[in-house]
Amino acid sequence: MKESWRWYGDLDAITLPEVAQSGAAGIVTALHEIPYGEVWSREAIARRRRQIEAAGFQWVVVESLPVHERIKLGEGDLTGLFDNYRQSMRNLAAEGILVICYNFMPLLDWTRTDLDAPAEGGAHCLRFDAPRMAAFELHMLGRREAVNDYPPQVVEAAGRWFAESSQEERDELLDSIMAGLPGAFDRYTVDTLRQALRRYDGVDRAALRANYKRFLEEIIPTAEELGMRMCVHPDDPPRDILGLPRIVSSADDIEWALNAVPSPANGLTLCAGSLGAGPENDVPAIAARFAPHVHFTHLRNVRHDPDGSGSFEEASHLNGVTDIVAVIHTLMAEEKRRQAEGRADADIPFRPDHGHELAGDQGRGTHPGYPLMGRLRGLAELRGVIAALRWRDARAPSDAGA
Ligand code: DNO
Repeated sequence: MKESWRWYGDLDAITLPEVAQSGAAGIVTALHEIPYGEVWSREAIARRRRQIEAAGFQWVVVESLPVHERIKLGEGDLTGLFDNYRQSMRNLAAEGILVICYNFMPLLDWTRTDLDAPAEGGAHCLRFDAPRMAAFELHMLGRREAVNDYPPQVVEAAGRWFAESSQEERDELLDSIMAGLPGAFDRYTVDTLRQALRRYDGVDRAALRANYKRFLEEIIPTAEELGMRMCVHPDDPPRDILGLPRIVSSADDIEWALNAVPSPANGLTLCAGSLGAGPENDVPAIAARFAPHVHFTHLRNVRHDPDGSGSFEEASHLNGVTDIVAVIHTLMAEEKRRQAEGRADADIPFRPDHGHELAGDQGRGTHPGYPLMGRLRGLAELRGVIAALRWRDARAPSDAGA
């Protein structure tokens, strides 16, 4: 397992010398300053790569090379956008960066309603509160059909929250929902989000799948040629929101995506936290089923509210619903399988995904979910699991992967 750390480049309040103290040698990053759809020039990639290497790291994964909204919508002539995407891939490959993470979520990326919910011991965590999300959809956006997307008690609680909330709390809710969009671009306001949603009228699950398949058909042959690994990130949360279809939410969806264009270059980012946010997803089983296609993994955990509302919050890395030890065990067995095949890229890069805001993190202005201490803690815990599994494997190798 290759330890890595997500770093937002010059937009990150955490410096590379600080990251160096984590002990991770890999950096996961993107050229967040380049607008979606434009080419990442070889020079800009090389500059970032040199900056990372000068600090003693290797740039191991691109997260993300974003897919332009028009590709997701299947809108207009997409030739230029596909050409640009492929050109960025070529430029990355020329700089030796071969693993690319991306997502196919319409409009929003990961979505939460609270960025500083209370967690154990006075820490703070990210939370998805179904009543607040419903309040946003029903009462702020005015999307009446959303009553059908939530259980009745959630719709009621949403009404109560909205009636009692101040303008400041509503603004904060909007900001939290927008916080998942990476990079330095404008977030949606309620009005611009309404307009953006209108563009998706008529784009149902089947249409989005068709657009995704077309994207894969356009780029996977280039990835094969370049020896690259594309790895789709699952939807977070893994369910439709804002009435938009989400198509990488379950084991069946993953199966569909991998089969849409079967190729070693068409793979998965196994994000334990995103998948785990769906109570019906058995993450260790998903890891086992798709292990040969996992080119990158995000390790973290969640905890569901027991009331069946769909609310959840981010738990510390080993302390939630998902058996992360089982996931790591499976991925380590997969690495052995790859080593036996003589693959040079047998090691799977992982990063401690998200973390609680712990002492010293609060007020530092780091990206939501990406504080220094919380992720250091996460990495240390995951590293301990890996060390223990290695120890055990060295003594009882036949048991590996069992
Ligand atoms: C959340 C991240 C996602 C991920 C993108 C990949 O913390 O894991 O935002 O980077 O969905 O395209």
